[in-house]
Amino acid sequence: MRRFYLSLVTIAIAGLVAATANTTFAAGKLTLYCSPQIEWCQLMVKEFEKSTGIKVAMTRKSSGETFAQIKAERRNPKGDVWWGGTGDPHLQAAEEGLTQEYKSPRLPELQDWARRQAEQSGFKTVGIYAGALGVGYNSELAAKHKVPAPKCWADLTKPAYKGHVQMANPNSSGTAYTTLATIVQVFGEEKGFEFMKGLHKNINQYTKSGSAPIKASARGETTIGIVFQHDAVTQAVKGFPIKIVSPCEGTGYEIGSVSIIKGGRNPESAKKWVDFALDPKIQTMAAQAKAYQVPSNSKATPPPQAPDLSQIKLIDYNFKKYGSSAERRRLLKKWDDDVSTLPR
Ligand code: S7P
Repeated sequence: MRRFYLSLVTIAIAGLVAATANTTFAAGKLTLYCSPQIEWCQLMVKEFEKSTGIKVAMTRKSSGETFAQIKAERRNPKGDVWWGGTGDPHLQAAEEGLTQEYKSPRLPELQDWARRQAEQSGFKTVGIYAGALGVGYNSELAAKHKVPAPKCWADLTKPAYKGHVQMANPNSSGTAYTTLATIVQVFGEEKGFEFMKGLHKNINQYTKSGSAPIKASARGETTIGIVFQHDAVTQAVKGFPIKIVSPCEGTGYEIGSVSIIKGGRNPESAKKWVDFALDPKIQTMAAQAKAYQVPSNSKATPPPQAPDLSQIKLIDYNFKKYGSSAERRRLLKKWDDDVSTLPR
């Protein structure tokens, strides 16, 4: 009889231990969809795991691709949080009810542009960094091919640049969608699409990822890449002969954002990630991954190599309009139908 009671107690204790372990495990997980450069994603995961004990499963995909994945998974969400990537598709996700409202206690510490992103979305997303769009080129390759240094967007449609320009596909890439929306805002819709058609003739390849063109330029595979200026800085810091141009007509910019995915399995871990991502100490660490965006927390130290946004002729980018679901879908369809199908 004693032995019987002893076994019962042992089973009960084992059950309790297993249940506790399970609870800890379930509360200690996070599935992260990450859109900035992989080195920064990996650094963030390492630091988050170290500071919270929460285990992160991370996949890196471009902004447009991540948006499409979250939308496809909307009935059975597999991700918990989407960190980084351009703000427009984050705004679209908010509008389409794919992401969850959350007000981080860090909100009062943020720059106005980051808080505006939150207010505009009903607090379903928030800004984590900013970066200006621009043009990067390989000065050695340009000299070798006698290609003049571009100064303006309009230069890029000239015959001298035929086969020398690379950009990403705006459907998959947030960088390229920012380019399309910037061009439409700089030139107006009609002239903007004429520009995109002229540019198309000079494009050697549309890549999936937004930073791929400047990596290719660094390797000597294309002379020019249309990219975020901080991504060109990364290649220059690595020692490649990359020069950066802020187009003379003015240029657009991104507000890189973070959003909690609605219906995700680990909402508490997701909130902890957002608070962590807005922490000034964590934002200041970005430079360790050679990520040179401007941080959104006013207490964070911007990397000295980050392009100085106050010295760049920035347009008054209309995030409300170009981050809206209808406008993003309309512009991408028009680019697919009128530009991407043309011969080069
Ligand atoms: O590389 C950093 C960065 O430019 O990448 C993000 C971007 O969304 C990812 O690339 P895609 O253009 O392929 O979407 C930017 O938010 C970020 O600054």
